[in-house]
Amino acid sequence: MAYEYIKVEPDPPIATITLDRPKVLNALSPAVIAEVGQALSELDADDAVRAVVITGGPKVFAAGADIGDMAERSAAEQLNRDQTGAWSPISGFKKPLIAAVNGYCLGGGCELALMCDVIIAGDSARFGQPEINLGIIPGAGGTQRWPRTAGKFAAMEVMLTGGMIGARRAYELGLANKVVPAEMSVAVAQRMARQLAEKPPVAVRLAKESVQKAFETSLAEGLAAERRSFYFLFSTDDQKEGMRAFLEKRKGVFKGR
Ligand code: DAK
Repeated sequence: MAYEYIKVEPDPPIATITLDRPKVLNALSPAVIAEVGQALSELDADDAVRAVVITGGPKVFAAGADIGDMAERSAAEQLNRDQTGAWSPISGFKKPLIAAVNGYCLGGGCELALMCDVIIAGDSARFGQPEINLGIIPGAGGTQRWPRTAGKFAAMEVMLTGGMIGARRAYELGLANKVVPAEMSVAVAQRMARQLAEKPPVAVRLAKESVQKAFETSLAEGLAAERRSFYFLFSTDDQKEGMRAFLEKRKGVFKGR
């Protein structure tokens, strides 16, 4: 499918999505989010793709939702647009999703990064939730995912001040897995995506699902779900292949069954 605001580069077993609205710092209009959602839905359904990198390119990740689009909307209009549904192919993506973040990563852009499974930060990255300065609060999960990721006090600081934190502080807070030179972030993310793409896909999917559960359920429910997935994996060919390959001292080849 042809896209106007993003570039999608499949390079099986990975694919890279690049936000491409540089004139407005990759502001996430509804059309951009719809394109990202469409691309991710297609990549989720494509067995040849096992991990995806999302980036805004070398200069900026995304400066948030498109303020021009929101400025004059009424509460009812906002409610009726089902924006949350538009973001669900991102938060519900089943394969590993790696963000390569350079420059501004603000508002909805930061919330998009927080929906990913791994964040590779270029040293130019600046994370923040400046919505407070616009008279609103984050609406795509920022108030919930920040404290679960970086703790209450860092979350309060960015939410209430609207200020930004740099790549190094983000790393110290657990908001980024690595800090690398900005020009390397996409390549580093793609390398990691390729590593993950070699792992058994069903186990990868259930590992992702289980970790996500930790944010949504009680410990007892999360442990029960983990156990169910653990036992289920013994019904896959990939579990047999993985354990045999270990015992035979060779590298396992996984088929996703
Ligand atoms: N929207 C629209 N245009 C934007 C933009 C944005 N978020 N950010 C930047 N631009 C545009 C600027 O208007 C400017 O356009 P021209 O004037 O050239 O036409 C161009 O990008 C370059 O920006 P600046 O000239 O401002 O560049 P600077 O380097 O001076 O400053 C900046 C960069 C990032 C500090 C500044 O642009 C800035 O503060 N931008 C706004 C950041 C912001 O407030 N972001 C939060 C937006 S609210 C929801 C889902 C998501 C959301 C809500 C609900 N649901 C599912 C319910 C998300 C909300 C938000 O993200």
